[in-house]
Amino acid sequence: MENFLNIFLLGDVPNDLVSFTFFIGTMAMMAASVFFFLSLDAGGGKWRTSMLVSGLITFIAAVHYYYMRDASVSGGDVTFFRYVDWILTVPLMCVEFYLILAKAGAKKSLMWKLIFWSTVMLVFGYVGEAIDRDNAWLWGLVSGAAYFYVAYMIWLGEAKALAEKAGGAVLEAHNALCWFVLVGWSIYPIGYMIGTDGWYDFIDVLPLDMDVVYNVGDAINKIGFGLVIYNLAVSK
Ligand SMILES: *C/C=C(C)/C=C/C=C(C)/C=C/C1=C(C)CCCC1(C)C
Repeated sequence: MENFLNIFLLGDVPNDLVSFTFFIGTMAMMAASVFFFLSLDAGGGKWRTSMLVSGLITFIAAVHYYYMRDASVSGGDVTFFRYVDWILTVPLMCVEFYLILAKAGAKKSLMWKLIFWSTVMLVFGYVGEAIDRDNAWLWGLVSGAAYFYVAYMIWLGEAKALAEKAGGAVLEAHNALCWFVLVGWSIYPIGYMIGTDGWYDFIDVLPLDMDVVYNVGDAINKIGFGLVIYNLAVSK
């Protein structure tokens, strides 16, 4: 089995938890991409673009996981790949909100606002993790503020109003995505606090590695988002 996996594109099978979750993550993201790409016409094809974006999100992650697994096994740094992945996939998740609300009249400006603030969130997170680690807590705080603003826009702001106008399956899908952002995305700041020093170091009692936390978050959120869209597509 191990030999087979070694030959079959994956290189050495990792034996520590961090590398192992990169390995499983690669597989999960690849499998999810195949599923979403083959489901473009689910429910008659009305949500084709949304399904396509779902597949792109997991596909981009699969490619980055492949590289991160490699870096992780050889003791290298994964942070750069991690943030390149996020800077591509998180805006695509914002596009998902826009696409399902477009039928209720969502404007492109809503999409750009979501993209802008989630990018702010990621840029400051990167500064804290890779550039100015001494002040990681401060960059994390600014990043967190941008995160809350994104959550506000979709939970209570203009995105919410549009979802309510659309009603039915669109409202249900919007609400499900909102929960992913509020609960699923909150996994990431936990990983960040584990991986960087600050007043929150008490969190280090958790026997978890930052990358394991991020990997679990990615699996839940990226695959979860796609499944919400799939569910919308096949709903009556
Ligand atoms: C597929 C990748 C996703 C959904 C990534 C989401 C990432 C976040 C919500 C990151 C948030 C962060 C904070 C709220 C504060 C600390 C720094 C970050 C970037 C880890």
